[in-house]
Amino acid sequence: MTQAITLRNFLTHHAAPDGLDPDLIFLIEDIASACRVIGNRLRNAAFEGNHGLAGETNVQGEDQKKLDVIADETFARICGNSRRLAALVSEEQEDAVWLKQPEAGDYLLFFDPLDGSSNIDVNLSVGSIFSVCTVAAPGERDILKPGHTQRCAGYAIYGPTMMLVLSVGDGVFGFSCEYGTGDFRLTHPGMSIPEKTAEFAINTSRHRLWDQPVRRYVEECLAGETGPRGRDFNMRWTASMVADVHRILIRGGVFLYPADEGNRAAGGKLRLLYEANPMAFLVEQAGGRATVGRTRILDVMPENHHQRVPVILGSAEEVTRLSDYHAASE
Ligand code: AHM
Ligand code: MG
Repeated sequence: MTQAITLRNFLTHHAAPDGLDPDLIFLIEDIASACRVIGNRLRNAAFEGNHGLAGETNVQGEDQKKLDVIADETFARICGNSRRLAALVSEEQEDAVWLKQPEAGDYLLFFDPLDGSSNIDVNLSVGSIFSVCTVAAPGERDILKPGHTQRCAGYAIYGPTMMLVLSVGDGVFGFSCEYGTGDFRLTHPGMSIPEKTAEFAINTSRHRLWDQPVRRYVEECLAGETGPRGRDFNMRWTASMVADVHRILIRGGVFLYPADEGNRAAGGKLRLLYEANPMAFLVEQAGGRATVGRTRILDVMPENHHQRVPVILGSAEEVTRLSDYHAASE
């Protein structure tokens, strides 16, 4: 049996050539603790009466599950004490929560506390997604930062194994939670997305709503060996972005939640700051690409912190092909 190094050891000695700011290490450790607690609450949800709806709607007008609320409170409670954390910005909260007078170099934590929560009651994988940016100047309360300014991004996946996958800008590393000690230990160093793939992920029930470039792409994949792509494609869709992105980080693939007739007025389905940016950061760090169609997700300048965007990410060759199809249709 291998004795993989702990998250703390990795962050302290291996994560960045010049070392990481100790306060960022503390913050990432707090995020890991919050995820560990959320994972345990998920595991015991049936015994604690925590399945089902909380009876409230969130800022997006969506029904909140009890576990959405618990996960949001857990992030705030555990991460809220970090000395250099200036603000918490949650998908579940209407406004950013400022914790201190921001100083240059302080951190901003963006998070979707429980993503894919429609999967909870059917006992499939869900996750938490997070992103850390810095305050540029003393007193600055700007939370609308493009994704390329992220200092760290990652997710926890609550699946058969609880894992934490993160990047601090020097590759992508996966840590499995060891049963018994609760330690996150490095089991997936240097995660990378193969450039080529024959697997795509999209909610095909929205086929009638798609724009021409997405329709063309999927139809060509479905045509298989005798079609223009000359090979058979597989399709997977879990309705849990964390699970779909995790699969792509492990074995490649392309994930699409495009703008379509049904969601165009809202800008798309997935949130830029809590879902698209952190996942795009990870995907690029793993050698893949992430766009809203043609534009790189990490270059989108946010206009509000609950903004939604189209998302196309994964294996570089397929994302480039989709970008070309979008360009050709303009
Ligand atoms: P949520 O934040 O309300 O859970 O919504 C985000 C989820 C993603 O995890 C997933 O990719 C997508 O919504 C699934 O959408 P659909 O139900 O349309 O397939
Ligand atoms: Mg979500």
